[in-house]
Amino acid sequence: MDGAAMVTQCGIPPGKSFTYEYEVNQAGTFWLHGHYHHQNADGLRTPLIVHDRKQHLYKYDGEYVFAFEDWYKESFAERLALTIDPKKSFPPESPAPNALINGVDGNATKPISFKPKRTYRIRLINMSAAVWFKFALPGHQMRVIEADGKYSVPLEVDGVTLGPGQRFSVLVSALDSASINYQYLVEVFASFFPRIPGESPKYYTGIVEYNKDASLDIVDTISILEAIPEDKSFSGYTDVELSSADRQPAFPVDRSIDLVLGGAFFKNNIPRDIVNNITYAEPHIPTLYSALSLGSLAVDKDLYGIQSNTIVLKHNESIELVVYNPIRIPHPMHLHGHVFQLIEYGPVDPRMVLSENREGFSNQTAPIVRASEYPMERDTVVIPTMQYVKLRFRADNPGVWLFHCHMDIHFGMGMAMTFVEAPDVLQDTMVIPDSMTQMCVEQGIPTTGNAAGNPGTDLSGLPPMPSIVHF
Ligand SMILES: [Cu+2]
Repeated sequence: MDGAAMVTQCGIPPGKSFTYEYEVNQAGTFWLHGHYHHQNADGLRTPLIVHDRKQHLYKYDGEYVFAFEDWYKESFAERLALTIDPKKSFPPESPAPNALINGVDGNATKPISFKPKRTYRIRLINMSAAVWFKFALPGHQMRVIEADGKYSVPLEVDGVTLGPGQRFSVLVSALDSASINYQYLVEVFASFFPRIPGESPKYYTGIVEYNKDASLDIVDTISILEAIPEDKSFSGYTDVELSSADRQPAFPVDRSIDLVLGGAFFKNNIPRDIVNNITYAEPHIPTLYSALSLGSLAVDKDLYGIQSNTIVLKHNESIELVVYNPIRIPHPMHLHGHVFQLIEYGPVDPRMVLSENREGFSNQTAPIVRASEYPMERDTVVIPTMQYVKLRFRADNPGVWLFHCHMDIHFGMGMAMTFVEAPDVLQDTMVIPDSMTQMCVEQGIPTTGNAAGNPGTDLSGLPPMPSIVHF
């Protein structure tokens, strides 16, 4: 029921419906979005808040949700066409977006109201296709208590930075008096838009209202937002400062996997994004159906198609991913089906970095930063430029799970890979509902066999692996 098209299901055909049924076993701040091509980037997305049936770990009197989106004049398809047009300069000139907050112009939000001495939970969701957001509430104490559906030990901050796909909850203590109203501040920015005053970054303000008649405390928006740590790498304040509230120590490592993010030019000068030199392309049948129908061959990663970039994991293996980002853009990498522990950040080996990217970074080697005793867990992590991040998780959720950049343009250009986790256990335990398989049948998509839709090891019909012309 994960919903990723051609990974765990066929997409819902136009004009049809499908009912997702799943056990809700994790309270927190989520969002849901179309996972087929550029649906998310064009706005098919909405917050999904799961309340705890029991008392929340942290007490609060009220809550607000801030869902941030990027808003462009062009459709995603138009922006993508510009990006991959070999006749245009690369990277292309692209206008910076405006921000939406809860679906309206970021400067036209309704005031949120605070009562004195109460505590509020503010849930922040970056649903954008490509950009980072900052949030601050001057004059108030703010503590991070949740990241991506996992509680943290409260951490006091001046503000937070969220990459695409990321969520935070902060607890905010209202002031003792209702005599003044305050501003909340939002910034939208990204590393790949040139800094142009008024264009990028853009700043937005809204009102925290204690009392309709009170005066507004006007602050210096730009200086407050620019003081929130973001560092050169756009990683936000370091995730490793957070500690997981469930006090799970770092997992031991059974298997360590290196993943190198990058970009490359393929035939006809087409730019694509890559993980370990492979650019993702959909198989001809959803990978989950291959895992369920290939029997003992399901442990052979090649049968999922070279371009699905599959790694097969054993049941309950403890995995460490070392994700290297030797290029100039930070990547918010999202893992389906799991949260991972954030173990360590550090610099990439300069030899991994293309010479044209080294300039300006050679003297700024990032420090090695290690997690606290109880590493924070989350499902989306920004891999800063010229750095690596070590992540750990236990393969205790049999299934087929994408790991991909949550900047839609990078996902669309192939920065994605597939974990096929415990296919043996899957084959013994999983039954796909007929209503789900029917969606494939209606679209002429096979539901048995390897990535080509053939039985056994015959991959004929799959396009050949495209080769990299230059980096
Ligand atoms: Cu990316």
